[in-house]
Amino acid sequence: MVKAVGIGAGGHAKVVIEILKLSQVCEVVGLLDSDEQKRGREIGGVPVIGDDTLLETLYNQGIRHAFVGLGSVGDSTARRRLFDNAQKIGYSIVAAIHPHAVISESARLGVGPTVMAGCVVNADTQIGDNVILNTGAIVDHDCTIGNHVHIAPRACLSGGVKVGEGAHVGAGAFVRQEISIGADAIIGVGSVVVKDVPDKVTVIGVPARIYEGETI
Ligand code: JB2
Repeated sequence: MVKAVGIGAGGHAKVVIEILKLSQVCEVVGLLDSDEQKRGREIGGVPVIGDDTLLETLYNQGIRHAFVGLGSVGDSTARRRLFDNAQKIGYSIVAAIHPHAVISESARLGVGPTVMAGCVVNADTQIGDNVILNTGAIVDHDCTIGNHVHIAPRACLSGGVKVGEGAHVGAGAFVRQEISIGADAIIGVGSVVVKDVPDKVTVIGVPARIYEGETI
């Protein structure tokens, strides 16, 4: 089995490690984290061995696979940076697909997807690079999901929905068919989206409306 390093050693990494073990895609030999306090600890049975400055050394030692263990909750910038940096060094970003996810044969997944337990991805949907489809997310037919998007647990996208790069669809949100969600937009937890959402705005509520208050 190929050996891989995880970048980020928090809650998201823990779930990804379990998926990689179950699906036997790779052996995770170490985690990198910017928090020095985590050095020497184990996350999901894998030791935290250093920070991102080790990436080049590990690559030169023959580790050629990586996953982005850092998740995102509304701002995908850091996750995007880690993905781009690992690819630039030469790493292949592994796909973490839970054996109990259901993915249509006609769906297309980009590089390094995380697809958690209970997800359903239906026919002719296209998923970009570095996307998280979190636990129980539903992405119905003919959807287009941009790079670095996070569809949080139990969110549900009906047919033909488009989600722009870096956007976040919060847990338990529902999105009506054929809706477009802009790049870097945030859909609040439990929202019901029935109108297109522009780039970089936050919407919340039922029906979802633009929210301009403090960051949520
Ligand atoms: O640049 C970095 C960096 N920035 C933060 N490089 C590396 N290697 N590590 C970095 N980190 C580390 O990522 C932090 O020090 C921290 O240990 C870890 C993030 O862990 P946390 O548990 O705070 O968040 P997460 O990203 O694993 O999970 C979030 O996103 C998931 C999708 C959480 O909000 C979860 O609830 C959510 N399910």
